[in-house]
Amino acid sequence: MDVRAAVATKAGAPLTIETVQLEGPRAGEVLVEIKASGVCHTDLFTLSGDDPEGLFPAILGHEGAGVVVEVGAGVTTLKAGDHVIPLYTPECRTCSYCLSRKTNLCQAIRETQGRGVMPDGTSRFKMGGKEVLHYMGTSTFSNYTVVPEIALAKIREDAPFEKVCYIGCGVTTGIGAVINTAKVQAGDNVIVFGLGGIGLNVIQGARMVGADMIVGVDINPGREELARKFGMTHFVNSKEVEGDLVQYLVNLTKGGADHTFECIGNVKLMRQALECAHKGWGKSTIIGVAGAGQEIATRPFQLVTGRVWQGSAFGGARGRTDVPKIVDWYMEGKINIDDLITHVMPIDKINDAFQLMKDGTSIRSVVTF
Ligand code: NAD
Ligand code: DAO
Ligand code: ZN
Repeated sequence: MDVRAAVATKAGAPLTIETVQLEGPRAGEVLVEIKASGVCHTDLFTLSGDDPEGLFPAILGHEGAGVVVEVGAGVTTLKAGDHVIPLYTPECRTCSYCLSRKTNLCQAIRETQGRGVMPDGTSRFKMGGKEVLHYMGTSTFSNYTVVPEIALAKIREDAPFEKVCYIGCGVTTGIGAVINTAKVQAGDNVIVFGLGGIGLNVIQGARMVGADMIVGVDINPGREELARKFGMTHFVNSKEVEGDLVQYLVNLTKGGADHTFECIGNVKLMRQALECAHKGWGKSTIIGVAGAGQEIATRPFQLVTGRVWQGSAFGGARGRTDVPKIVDWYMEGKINIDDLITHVMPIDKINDAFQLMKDGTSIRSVVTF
């Protein structure tokens, strides 16, 4: 079938809206009509060329929501008409990683997903007779996409697509990192570096679990008001701090934070986030994705003296199990998504969404089809 998609032809170039040919679902696959998709910093990162796994030409987008149109042979858990959120971290429930119960990093289709193809090694997208690659197994910047069954969370039908698409990445990544990965406890002090689409969800997660001080660090003063609405108790504009930021934050939290989160993707800030965690027990969780070839550094004594450095992917969430629950939280008013979706636009304007993100004007833009 012909579909309308925003195609990333090469690194650094704007996306172009194209008519692309999409083959129907093969065994174990599902054809989904995408109704809405968030535009995340990671899409920008890949488009910029900084992503070591970035491949072109490809159809980006990994934060979508839509409706099942058709299922391929052997698909048993979904049917036409089901409402779904595609998962860039699948949940097969049978691989050794899923069965370990120690991680959400299902490996069932990891290798082919990383190569931009479906589990059988081929792409369903073609343009002018040439293959166009999938992205993160989701490719939600297209009005129709094909996704493996194990990479789709079935959600309730009364949930609005243009809001709950954000649960496909940012919401789950931020709240999940607090609850699943860091396991922040009531009364803990928390420092969040970066108050964008991920960091603000870390803040709302920290408030949900009853954190005490919730310190937000950003260079954009425009983020303060919204972050306070989401539960931030103290704002630090790091550009205005005289002297050492780490010492400033250690003093502010009276010895360091129980938990810190890096939500930017900057290796210098990852170090600062570790070093302002409390001596003896502070845990620092890296969420931001750094550019190709970058490395983190600290003095090993920071770890010898009890700080823990860890990372979190998709908030440690098992998508098919956890995403429908987070949709319920939204529908029950337990989490706020509406105030984070600052811009909604048709897919034709998707390059504007990238520009708003670069300018620091948007938190989340959502494109609709
Ligand atoms: P964003 O652009 O919306 O937010 C980044 C924030 O960091 C902005 O508010 C910006 O002002 C602030 N910032 C930039 N430089 C800073 C500095 N030097 N000091 C302090 N603040 C600074 O981005 P986002 O969508 O929130 O994504 C954040 C990161 O998380 C990205 O690296 C993204 O790729 C990554 N990410 C990771 C996962 C995961 O599963 N681990 C999932 C999604 C996104
Ligand atoms: O290696 O098993 C694996 C999966 C790696 C994917 C992790 C994705 C999280 C970081 C990318 C940001 C996604 C928007
Ligand atoms: Zn698995």
